[in-house]
Amino acid sequence: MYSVLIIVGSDSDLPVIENTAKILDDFQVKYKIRVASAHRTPDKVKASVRDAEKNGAGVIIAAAGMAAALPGVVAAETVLPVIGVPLESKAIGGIDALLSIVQMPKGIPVGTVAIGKTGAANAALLAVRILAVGNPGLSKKLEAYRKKMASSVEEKDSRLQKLGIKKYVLEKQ
Ligand code: RP5
Repeated sequence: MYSVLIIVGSDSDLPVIENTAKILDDFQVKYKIRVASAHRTPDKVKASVRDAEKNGAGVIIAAAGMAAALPGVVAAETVLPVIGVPLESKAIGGIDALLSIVQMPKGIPVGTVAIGKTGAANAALLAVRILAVGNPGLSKKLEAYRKKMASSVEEKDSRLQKLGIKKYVLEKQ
């Protein structure tokens, strides 16, 4: 059994999607990660979605670059919520994948996050938020995560007040 299926179009996507896996690990959310391409292995995409449904997954995160059909194809296969992560391509920098993923036709929604590493991290956090509905333990972990994030901003501001901008930037480099 697992709560999140992460599906990537290629193993070349894995270094970015490590950011998704790390956050799910931090929240102790079980996931399965698979390489399956909407274009190269369409049957494997379908089989992976069926496996996620059978194993009680509550969310699917699908990440792909270039002509990124994967999140849309996954959403067409299931009624589970699907989060799409557009990945950077060398030629166009991820705008290609962003537009492919975000421009879904009415009726088959994909929740689209930012391009690349930021999106990969936010996909995990959004998945945790979805799973936290009706799960007080997970909600508490999300609150703690937000508090930690806010304290880190406070610490940075205190440091800036102490050092001034020139020293702060120099030390950050
Ligand atoms: C997409 O094409 C994949 O998600 C990947 O981002 C991109 C390039 O794939 P590879 O040629 O590196 O396998 O389907």
